[in-house]
Amino acid sequence: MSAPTAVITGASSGIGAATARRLAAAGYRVILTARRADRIDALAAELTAAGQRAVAHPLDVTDRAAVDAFAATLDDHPSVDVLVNNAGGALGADPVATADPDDWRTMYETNVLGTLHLTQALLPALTAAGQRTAAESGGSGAGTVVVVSSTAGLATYEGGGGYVAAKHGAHVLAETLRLELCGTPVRVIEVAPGMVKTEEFASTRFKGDLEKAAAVYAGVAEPLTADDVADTIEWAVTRPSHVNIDLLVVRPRAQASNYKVHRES
Ligand code: 8X3
Repeated sequence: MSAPTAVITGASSGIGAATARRLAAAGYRVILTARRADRIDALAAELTAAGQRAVAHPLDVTDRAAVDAFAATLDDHPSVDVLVNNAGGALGADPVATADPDDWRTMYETNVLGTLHLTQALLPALTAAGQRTAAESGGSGAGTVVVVSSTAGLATYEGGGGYVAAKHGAHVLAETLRLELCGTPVRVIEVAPGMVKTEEFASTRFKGDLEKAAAVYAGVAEPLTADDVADTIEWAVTRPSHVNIDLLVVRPRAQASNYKVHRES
């Protein structure tokens, strides 16, 4: 039985890097993709030095030709067991009235079209994995598509418009794909995190304004960590292949909804 393969987008930091670490430790051969080659090269080297299997492939998920070229490089290993569509993020927190359309466009391209590109390009390899694992087990098997969306994909808030619209798009992509793949050996899992404190999410959203970024987490004793979310992703993808975790919403205990956050003063 060959080692399962997982492709992770946005693996250069945050939830993507944490997921790569977890899946590599769980025995997956991980293929790390992100735009920043230096970061994924370093992570691949770290995992390899720890005796795990990891390779890095620089990739911009919004570049369809690059995604197709990446998929072609997998021809030597034509079966991909898990695709974690994690690349994405927020840009800006302006009201609809004054938001920058370029921010909205970028968020749609990364969060939705990036997921679409990877999913389309790897679907044959994910289907092959489902068929291979079914044959190996003599029963059920599955390729797994994970969409890392957000609680912003389920409800909106003031100033969230562009990000919320994009994450609703990612949510709908996952819901639609699950319907369309029903009856094939590919399952679709959506993980929707709430408040996660990573090194880059809020600072990217506020374009380097670290004061605004810090205010997001002000007084919240224990926001989720990237590893908390990676833990849920690992759990979901390692369920038996006949089990589909459709949607997993994960928030810190201090956050009961997008609006209701307990802050200690
Ligand atoms: C992050 C959750 O509340 O910042 O995906 O939109 S939120």
